[in-house]
Amino acid sequence: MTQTATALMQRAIDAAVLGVEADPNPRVGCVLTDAGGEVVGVGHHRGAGTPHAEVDALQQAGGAARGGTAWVTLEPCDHTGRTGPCSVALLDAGVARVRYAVPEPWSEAAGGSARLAAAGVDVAVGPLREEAETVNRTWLHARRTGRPFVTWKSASTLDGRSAAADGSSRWVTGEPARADVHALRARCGAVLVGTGTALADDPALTVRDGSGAPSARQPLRVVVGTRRLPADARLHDGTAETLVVPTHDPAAALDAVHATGVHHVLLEGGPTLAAAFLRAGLVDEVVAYVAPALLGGGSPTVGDLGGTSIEDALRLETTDVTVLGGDVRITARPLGRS
Ligand code: AOF
Ligand code: ZN
Repeated sequence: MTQTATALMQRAIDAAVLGVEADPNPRVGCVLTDAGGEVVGVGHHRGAGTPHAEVDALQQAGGAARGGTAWVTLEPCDHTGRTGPCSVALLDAGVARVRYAVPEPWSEAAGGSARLAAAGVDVAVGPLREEAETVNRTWLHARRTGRPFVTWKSASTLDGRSAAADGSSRWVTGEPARADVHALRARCGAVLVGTGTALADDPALTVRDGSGAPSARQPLRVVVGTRRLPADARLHDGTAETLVVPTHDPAAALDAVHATGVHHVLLEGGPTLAAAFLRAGLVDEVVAYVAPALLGGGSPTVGDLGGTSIEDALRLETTDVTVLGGDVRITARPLGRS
């Protein structure tokens, strides 16, 4: 029995999320049906430099895609980047119809639907746009706004302290929460701290597995600020690339990181840097790891935000609450942001 348009696009989305969420490439899925409406190929993109979803599906379908339909979660690209244009691959395969959930936001890769339509293919925006947008929300944000999506991560006690009065902070949260931070880092293109945190904590900022070994793919490590780091700082250990941005301006720092091709930044800095990003309106999402402990003193997760009254509080909307071991992870978005 042939499936509905919505069911076929849902299958393409299900295929897309089989890919790893890792900057810089989006997660894309493609389902191919033959002229009779039967599924003849299901493909997805497996990361930068590998075939795009359309090509992956075409490899399965072979000649069976001729006269059929491609259901793609993102408009087929029309550019030669690390791989060739998918618009041409679909034309060569003789696909008669294309339905895509999200238009290509990047001008350099856009034009796929226009090329296909010009060649006589029946092309239209398909169903489930909102669902398909969710799969690549950080990537789409960066492509549309020209600046990376910023996730601010904090780890604190119940009373909002990220370090004790003597500066000690290892460890506020337990092992499951720390492992989750590594998974979060692995999804991002860069991890960003200020020189204050770099000097105080000498962090490695790498993605490590359960045994402590660094993973093969590492996000860019970014240090923002004008103070010099010692030559033997862990950020200079060569485990991952490190970019030093000598500025105190969050927007300028993000520009420098975006210029390296990063779409999703994890802000892991101390209270001063966090406050600077929040005051500049440059935090898109907060991931707060909260441990059931009380310090009563020490360093807050965030510094002065400029308000003095309860009306001045920066309000967030909670999107997820997850228990990790004995700790709680709260994900929230500043109100008014998508
Ligand atoms: C993907 N996977 O399945 C599709 C993409 O660097 P390249 O050559 O792989 O091109 C990446 C761009 O191609 C990407 O930013 C997006 O605009 C477009 N479509 N990308 O990684 C895919 N269909
Ligand atoms: Zn493509």
